[in-house]
Amino acid sequence: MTEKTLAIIKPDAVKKKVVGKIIQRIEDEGFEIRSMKMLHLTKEEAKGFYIVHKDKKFYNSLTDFMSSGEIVVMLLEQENAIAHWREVMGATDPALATPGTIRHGFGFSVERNAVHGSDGQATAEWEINYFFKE
Ligand code: DAT
Ligand code: MG
Repeated sequence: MTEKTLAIIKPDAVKKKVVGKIIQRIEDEGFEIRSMKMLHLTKEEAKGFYIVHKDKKFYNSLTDFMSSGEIVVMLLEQENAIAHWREVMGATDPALATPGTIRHGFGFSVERNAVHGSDGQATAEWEINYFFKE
């Protein structure tokens, strides 16, 4: 049984021109890219996507950042896709991420950490629906 997850290449990584390297890594890790688009979120769209964090102190800054430039949103499919993509991304804080992970390689700070990945099956379904509603 395969699983689907949502991946985002965040504005910091797009500005650094590492979109190609990140997509190459995704393919090298065996994920199927089922859908993909480049978007520039409005502040309201970023707030909607991160609504689970609405009470966190970083919510305003995070959603400013996420609406600050182009992002690349992808629907990935593979066996164990959710956990595998989180493993390839690395820890939220790039300073704590394992060498070899995307956040270790390309992240700048806990906020500007290059990529997003769903954290569970229910979240993945909700997040995929947020960007790829049919
Ligand atoms: P993850 O993206 O690893 O799932 P999360 O869901 O806890 O992490 O947080 C979502 C995003 O919010 C994260 O990618 C970056 C930002 N963030 C998390 N914790 C933060 C903090 N302490 N300060 C600033 N931004 C933070
Ligand atoms: Mg999360």
